[in-house]
Amino acid sequence: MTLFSRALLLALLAAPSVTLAASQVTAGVPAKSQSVAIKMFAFTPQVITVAPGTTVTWTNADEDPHTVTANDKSFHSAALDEGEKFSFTFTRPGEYAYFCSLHPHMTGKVIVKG
Ligand SMILES: [Cu+2]
Repeated sequence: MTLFSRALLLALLAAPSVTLAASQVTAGVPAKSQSVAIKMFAFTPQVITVAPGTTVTWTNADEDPHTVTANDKSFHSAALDEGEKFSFTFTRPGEYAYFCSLHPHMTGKVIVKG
């Protein structure tokens, strides 16, 4: 195999990831994501500030089920078992207080700031 054909082969192998990266750029929407852990009956971090368009993903690390429920009901997960996730994309600036409907003393807040 010549050096040239080897380079060509490597370029072809790399092509799928290059194409994927290019299409993400073309979409013009940078992936914005934040994570919140649900652990030991608390949301951690309890308050997060994100840019509009950010997808927040909660993951339940407890053995007990929990929910992610907006005070104004703008978002509401099902009961999440251990290891289950819930995601919501925040598009409008504002403050979104939420709680766990199974344990209402568990509270958190997402602040969306442009
Ligand atoms: Cu709970």
